[in-house]
Amino acid sequence: MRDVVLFGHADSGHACKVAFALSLADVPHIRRHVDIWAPAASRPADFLAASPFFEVPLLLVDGVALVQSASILHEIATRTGRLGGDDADKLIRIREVLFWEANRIGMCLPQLIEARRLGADRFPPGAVEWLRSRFDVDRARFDRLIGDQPFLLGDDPTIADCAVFGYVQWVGKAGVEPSARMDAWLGRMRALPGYRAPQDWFAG
Ligand SMILES: N[C@@H](CCC(=O)N[C@@H](CS)C(=O)NCC(=O)O)C(=O)O
Repeated sequence: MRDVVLFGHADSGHACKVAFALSLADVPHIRRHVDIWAPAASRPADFLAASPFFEVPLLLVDGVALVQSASILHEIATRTGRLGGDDADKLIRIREVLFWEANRIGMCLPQLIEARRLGADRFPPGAVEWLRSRFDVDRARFDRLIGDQPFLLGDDPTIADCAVFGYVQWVGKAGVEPSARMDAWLGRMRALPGYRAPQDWFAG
């Protein structure tokens, strides 16, 4: 991976998870801020041309556009052989976590954060309670997955940890509590040398 450009925003857990993985995998790259709160038409022309839904993250690798954070993470791991990408058996488990995260946590926590930003009354009645009850299940499954390991799939972080960290880093902003295991894992993720705070990835 030579010429690598990541488009993102500090409020996007999807973009932060890719930034974290690039950092942990030591991939030299340029990061560019895209204002996701501004109308899509105002975003940079090269971004609009390459991102089909005008969403971040967008990763340009040697001019080729990669979108969808889980797919991008998988590309990073397999192309670099880092973060679990050097182990075919582990990649099976990693893909399972990537799909689980996208279906569960990546749907639930961003909406809870949005409900707090806009006000829960902007959501249909019962929606916030439903999202919170989903997170209760996700949190229990996180605990079951990690068990007594330091990271989700063993002793070392993989792209699965980056994926889950994307939004779990903001449990407080979502108004939900982490489990003790989740909290300890968050501390280990933030202690990794490649970690940076969201605003440091994508300064506005
Ligand atoms: N499923 C996508 C989600 C991407 C996404 O929802 N991006 C949001 C920020 S978190 C975005 O760019 N929103 C701006 C917009 O849709 O205009 C992924 O995993 O990458």
